[in-house]
Amino acid sequence: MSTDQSSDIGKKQQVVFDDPVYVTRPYLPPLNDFLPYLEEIWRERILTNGGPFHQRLERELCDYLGVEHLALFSNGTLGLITALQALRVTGEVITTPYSFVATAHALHWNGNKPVFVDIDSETLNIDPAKIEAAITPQTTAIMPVHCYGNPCDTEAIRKIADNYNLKVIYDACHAFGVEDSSGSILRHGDLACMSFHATKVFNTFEGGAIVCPDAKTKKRIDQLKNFGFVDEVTVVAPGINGKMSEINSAFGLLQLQHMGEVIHQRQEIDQLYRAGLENMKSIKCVSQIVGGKRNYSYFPILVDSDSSAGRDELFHFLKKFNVNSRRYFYPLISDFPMYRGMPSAQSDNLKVARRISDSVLCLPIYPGLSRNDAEKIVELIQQFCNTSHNSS
Ligand code: T4K
Repeated sequence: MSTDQSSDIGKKQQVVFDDPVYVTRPYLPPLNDFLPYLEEIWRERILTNGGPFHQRLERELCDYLGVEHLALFSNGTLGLITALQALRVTGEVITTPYSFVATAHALHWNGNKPVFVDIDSETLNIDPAKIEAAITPQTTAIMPVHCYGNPCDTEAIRKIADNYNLKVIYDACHAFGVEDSSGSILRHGDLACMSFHATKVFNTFEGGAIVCPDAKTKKRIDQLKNFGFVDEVTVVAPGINGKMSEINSAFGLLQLQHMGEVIHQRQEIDQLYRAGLENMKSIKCVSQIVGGKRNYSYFPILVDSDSSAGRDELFHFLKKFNVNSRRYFYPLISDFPMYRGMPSAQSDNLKVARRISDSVLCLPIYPGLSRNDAEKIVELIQQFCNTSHNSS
């Protein structure tokens, strides 16, 4: 479809959104409910360094998520970097090109070489069948991503890791509260890292956490996130400052009380989109996992690129109506300048990831997006599909 045709579509439809709609908006509890937490911080004057709110949030998150040990972080990226440090990961690490750039950047910051492996066309997660071919004598770990909160094939990945004596660190930044048929998916791997960024299902403004298998590992990670200190005068490792502050921790405690409602509202939008889009010829909703518990963190669709109007045209069309969808994850990480020269970044190696990255669009989904607005977004997509179909 030409740009002219695309603007014709815009003219036929009244502008339906006076205010911009974003791909996501953070959930915020009533401000008044946060004031008592702030008053306590002001009274006690403990602002950071593992204070009482930090300790409470770690405990309450363990209960909520159904895990035993967890270390809070100031953001998900520092969690990933520290997880690699904690397991003393060196050399090459097998990972996916289809993720937010922080996944590979964490490897880069740790001095590891990311080795990209293609993804599965249904789950959009790393394809376990292609991992073995990428293993070399320098490979020490695998860093898969539970993309959009869809669980990886954890069993297949575990078998490969066991056979080749590799560590597994899950980037579980999208996977807050997700469960498979046997419990939290955060229990898989040697470590799993979460993000509590403003754009995530559970947010602490900025924040993150590492789920640890035992108290000893958590202790080491707690030291690493506090410069490597074990006591006032002893530093055992070149740690970093990855601590979550008391304000963020207190906000997390309040936020946690609202998670049932937050996830329920996301689920309603997810169902509405699926019902509205399922019969549209050039649109495919990314499959949902069967069994377990989802968190509805993103709503990715794949736009058929064979038609004359593809993903980018739909992205710009929606923007004209004040609807800001996002192309998560385009470009592929392997296309960014610091990675694209690597042999594993070459297109032939990543055919599925490239096809998905060229056709994916994430639609707005967040608590507070009204049913009415979500219906209007479906209507706009319908209108786009009808017009582009007629004109092709
Ligand atoms: N691994 C994975 C798989 C990840 O997805 C991420 C983060 C990480 C690791 C690293 O975790 P952190 O270190 O970030 O904890 C956003 C987020 O910044 C990033 O956290 C997230 N993934 C990524 C998928 O998305 P941008 O550049 O797209 O964000 P931005 O600022 O464009 O926000 C998107 C929309 O959200 C805005 O259009 C409006 C809305 N928004 C955003 C913010 C920040 C708000 O309404 N309020 C806000 O405060 O990266």
